[in-house]
Amino acid sequence: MAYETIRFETDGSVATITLNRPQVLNAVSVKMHEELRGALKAVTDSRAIRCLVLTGEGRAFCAGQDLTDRAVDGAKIDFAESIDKNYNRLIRTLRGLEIPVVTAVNGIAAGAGANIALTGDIVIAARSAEFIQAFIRIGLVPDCGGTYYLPRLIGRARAMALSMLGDKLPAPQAEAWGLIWKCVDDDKLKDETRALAQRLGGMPTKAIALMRRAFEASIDNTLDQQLDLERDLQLIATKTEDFGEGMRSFIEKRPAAFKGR
Ligand code: T3D
Repeated sequence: MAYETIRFETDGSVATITLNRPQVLNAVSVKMHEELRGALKAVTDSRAIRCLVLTGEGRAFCAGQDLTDRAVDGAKIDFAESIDKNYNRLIRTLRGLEIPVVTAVNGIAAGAGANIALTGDIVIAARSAEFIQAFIRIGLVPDCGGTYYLPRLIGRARAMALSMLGDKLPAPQAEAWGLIWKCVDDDKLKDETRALAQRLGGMPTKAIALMRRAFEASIDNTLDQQLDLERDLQLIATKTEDFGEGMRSFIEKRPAAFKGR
């Protein structure tokens, strides 16, 4: 399928979606939302894809909503519908994928773009990248799960100040605060992302998806609830082919060949 606003590429078990409107810092248009839905459906439908990378073309990861779509006559836009149908659906789809999601933040990530970036299971950023909760600059509140993830990841004080001030958070600071996994030199981002994604693409995919469910639930669960959940998820994991292979490879003292089943 031909795309206008994104690139969708697969390489073995890894799919890469590149937001591709660099002239507007990959701002998200209605067309981009449509194309993202199409690409994510292809990812969901594929049995071969076992890791998704989301990144941006040019000097930005994504500058959030395309504001030129909004400037003409904001009053006539059904924002609730737009957020439900586009942004919330995107975040829910990304968080619901049964494969790991790596966001490779190649540059500026602003507004919805910042919070889409933070949706990755593993967030790796170029050292020059910046995260901006830009919403307040135009009189909006953070969306795309920002008000959920930010206080949980970096605490209320930092979440509030970042969102209220709309200041830039450089990637090294984001790493130091635990907002992202790590930043790497700009010229190493592509290679590091590829190596990471290929590694994840060869891992026990179902266990990774179950693990995500456990971590998501742990945010609100008590220890007792979490212990029960871990037991239930472990039961599911023990029934996968990959668990059998993991055990055999251990006994036979050879590397495991996981299939994601
Ligand atoms: O509406 C709803 O459905 C509600 C949901 C909202 C979700 C949201 O994401 S709201 C937040 C939207 N995003 C922003 O407010 C960020 C807007 N952009 C900026 O503040 C700045 O561009 C940046 C701080 C991100 C980067 O600044 P800088 O100086 O590095 O670049 P620039 O010169 O501002 O941008 C380069 C070009 O991209 C420029 O176009 P030009 O002048 O070269 O023709 C600029 O207009 C364009 N651009 C940047 N961001 C957007 C954009 N065009 C449309 N929409 C954008 N979001």
